[in-house]
Amino acid sequence: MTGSAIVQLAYLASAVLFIFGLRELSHPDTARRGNALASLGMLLAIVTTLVGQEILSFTWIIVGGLAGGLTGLYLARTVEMTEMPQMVAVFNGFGGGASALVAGAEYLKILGFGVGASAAGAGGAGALSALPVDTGVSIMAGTLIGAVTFSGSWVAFAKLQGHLDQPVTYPLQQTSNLAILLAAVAASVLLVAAPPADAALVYLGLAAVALLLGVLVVIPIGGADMPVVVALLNSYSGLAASAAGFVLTNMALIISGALVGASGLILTAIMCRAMNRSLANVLFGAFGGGGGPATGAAETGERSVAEIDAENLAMMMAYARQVVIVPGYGLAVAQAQHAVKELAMNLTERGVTVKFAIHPVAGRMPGHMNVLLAEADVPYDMLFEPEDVNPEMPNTDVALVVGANDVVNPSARDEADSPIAGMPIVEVDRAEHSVVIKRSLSTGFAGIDNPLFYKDNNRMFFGDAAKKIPELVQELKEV
Ligand code: TAP
Repeated sequence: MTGSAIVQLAYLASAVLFIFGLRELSHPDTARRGNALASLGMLLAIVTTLVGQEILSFTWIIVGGLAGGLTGLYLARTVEMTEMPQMVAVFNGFGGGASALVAGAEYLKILGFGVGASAAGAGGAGALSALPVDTGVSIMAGTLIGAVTFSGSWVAFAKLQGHLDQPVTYPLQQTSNLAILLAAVAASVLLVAAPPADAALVYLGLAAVALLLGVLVVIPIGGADMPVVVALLNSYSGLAASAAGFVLTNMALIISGALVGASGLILTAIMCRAMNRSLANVLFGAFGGGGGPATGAAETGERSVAEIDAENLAMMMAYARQVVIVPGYGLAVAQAQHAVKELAMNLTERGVTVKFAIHPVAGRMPGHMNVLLAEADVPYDMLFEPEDVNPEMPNTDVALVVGANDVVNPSARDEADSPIAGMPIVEVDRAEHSVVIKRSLSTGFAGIDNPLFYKDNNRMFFGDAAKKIPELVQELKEV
C-alpha cells in the first residue's frame, strides 16, 4: 500500500470516529464515550497530517500549537459556566478566521507571494491565468464564509457579553446587506475567472468586505436570538473549514467541516423550534434587547405578589405527591445544582415523585441545564422535556422554578402580541401551586415582564438560589 493510501485510510478512520462520536453524543448516557471517540479521531487526524503530509516547518506548528493550547487551557479553566455561550461564539470565530487565513494563504501563494509560491503569479503582478474552478471556488468560499463567521462571531460575543444590548437597525438594511453580498460574490468570480493585475489587492479588499458583512448581518439580530445565531455561525465555521479542506485537498478537514456544518444546521433548526421562530424571523426580526435586568411593571408596585417562607414551602413539598422542578439560568449563576439534587433526593426518599422539566433554551447554551444536573449526578430518568411534563401539570402539587423566568412565562402562550409569543414554555402556572426562587422581580434574558409572578396560585421565595435551596433542604429535614 502506498503512503498516500495509508494517509487516506487514516483520515477515513478518523472521519468514522467523528461520526460515531457524534452519534454517542446524542444521549447523556453515552456522551462521555462519544467525546472520547471524537477526540481519538482528532488525534489520529492530527498525527496523520503531521507525519504523512508535507509539513513546511515543525517550529511554526509547535509555536502555534503551544499558543493555541495554552490559550485554550487558560480559557477552559477560567471561563465561568455562565459565560460558555460567549466562549463558543469566540471558538466559532477562530474556526472561521483560521479557514479564511488558509484560503488567503493559498490564494496569495498562487499569486506568487511567500514560501512555496507557484511561479504562475510571479510576484503577484502581471498576467495571471484563470484559477482551476475547484481551487478557485474553494478559496473564495473559504474566504467569504470564514471572514463572515469571524467578524459575526465577535459581534455575537459582544451581544452575549452585554456590550451591545439593542439590535442595530436602519432603513434598507437587508437590501444593502444583499447588495454587499452580491458585490463580494461578483468580485470572487472575477478573482477566479480573470484575475486582474492587482489581484492580491482586490483579494484583500474582498476579505475586508466579508468581515464588514459579518458585522452587518449580526448587528440587527436581537440579543434574545443569539443562541440561534451562535448555532448558525457554528455551522458556517464548519462550512468554511470544509472549503479549506478542499483548498488543501485534505479529506479529514473536508469531512469534519461538513459534519460541523450539518450538525450546526440541525442545532439551529432545533433552537428555532424551541423558540417557535422561523430562521428568517430570527435573522431579520430584530427581536429582544437581551442581557440586562430591565425592569417592567413588576417593580412599579402596580400589582402584588405573594411570598412564601422556607418552612411553609418545605411543608408544602413534603406532603406533595408530585413535584416538578424547573431549573433556569439563575441555577447556573447560583451553582445550586448540588443543592437541588439534595432537595430532589430528600423528596424522593419521602415518596414524592420528583421530575425535572428541562426547557431546550433554559440557561444560556444548548444543553446547559443537562450539563449542570449531570455534574450533580441527577439521574437522567428524572429529566423531562416540557411537552412530556406539561400534560401532567394539573396533577402536579408543586412546580418549583429555580432561577428560570422566560421559559415559564405564560405570556408566550396567552398574549399574541408578546415578543416571545408562540415560544413553548413549561406551564408551571397550570400546577396546583407554583413557587419561584429568584432574587427580585426583574426580568430574564428576553427583558419582558412575567405575569406568572402575580398569579393567585404562585408564591415567590425571594433570594439567591445558592442560599434558598439549602435553607429549604434544612427545613425539609425537620418536617
Ligand atoms: P432567564 O429568563 O434569563 O431568567 C433567569 C432568572 O434567573 C432571572 O430572572 C434572575 O432573576 C434569576 N437569577 C439570576 N441569578 C440568580 C440567583 N443567583 N439565584 C436565583 N435566581 C437568579 O432564564 P431562563 O428562564 O433559563 O431562560 C433562558 C433565556 O435565555 C431565554 O430567553 C433564552 O432564549 C435565552 N438564551 C438561551 C440560550 C440557550 S441556548 N439556552 C442562550 C442565550 C440566551 P433575579 O435577577 O431576580 O434573581
